[in-house]
Amino acid sequence: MAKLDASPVIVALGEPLIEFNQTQTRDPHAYVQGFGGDTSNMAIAAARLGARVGYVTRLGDDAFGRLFRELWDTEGVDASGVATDPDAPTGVYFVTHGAHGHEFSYLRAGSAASRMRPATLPLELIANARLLHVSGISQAISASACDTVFAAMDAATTAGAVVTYDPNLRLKLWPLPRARATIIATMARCSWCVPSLDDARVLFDSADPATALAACHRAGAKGVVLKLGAEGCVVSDGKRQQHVPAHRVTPVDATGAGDCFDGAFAVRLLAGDDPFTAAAYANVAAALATTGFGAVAPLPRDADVRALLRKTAV
Ligand code: KDG
Repeated sequence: MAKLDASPVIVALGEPLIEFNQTQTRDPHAYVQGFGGDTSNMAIAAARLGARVGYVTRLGDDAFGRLFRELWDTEGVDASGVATDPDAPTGVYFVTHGAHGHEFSYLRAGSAASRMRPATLPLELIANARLLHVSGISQAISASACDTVFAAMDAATTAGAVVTYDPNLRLKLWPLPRARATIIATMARCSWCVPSLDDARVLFDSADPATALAACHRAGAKGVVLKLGAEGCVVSDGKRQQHVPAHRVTPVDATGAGDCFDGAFAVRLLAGDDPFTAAAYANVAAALATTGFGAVAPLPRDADVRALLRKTAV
């Protein structure tokens, strides 16, 4: 099917969450309001990096839902696929920072996004895109949201689009046996699976990147990018594997860095980069995303990423 000119080339589907991020000042009760939700972060990252992006979800008919609409408007993310649910709220999460890094606490059960269902999917928006991005969080929030993810993947695949999938394992949202079964089944249906090594370690009971990569391919993923945090990533297109080193920065808050990677990788793949070059760019974008607080505020622009790539080029 021919893709329409003005429609988004990248569409992400999932749950946006209002973020309250604990400030690291002396007052442990002070929180800064921001925005999160892995797939919304990915969509905004991709938009900031220059792609035409659309988002699919449901919001509550509340102040937080309206804040998201304003945010996507400001960021140039097409929200024509976003529905308003009169009977359920927009989800919220808190980030607290402790000795073991950041921790999420959710207020999202029964949220508007968890009431997504296949019958209300904006199929045309998805079919007109060149890439669909979904995640394990999009699947974990409810059975109907999980069905919606599968229906969206089917629509994108039928239309010939690339499907990227970040398992984003959140054991606060679903038990490991169900998460593992669903995530492994979903790997078989995506073009690129982009898990973190932390998630792969739990899913496949191994801390070894080579084992995790092989397990993703065995599950049916055609391409795999295993995100190693400060160590960069390992990329496999099914024929060739390569470690792509990270860009070193002084991190402040890693929230959303993986989502930024996903957005940057998607943008560069669609721009025609090979996956190894796309991952090198995405590493730099993700590193920049850790240099500020919150999931969205520090997401970089293409010029920021290119400036750093130039600086580090030998
Ligand atoms: O990757 C960052 C996300 O985890 C954060 O924005 C919140 O999407 C989120 C979630 O559901 O945990």
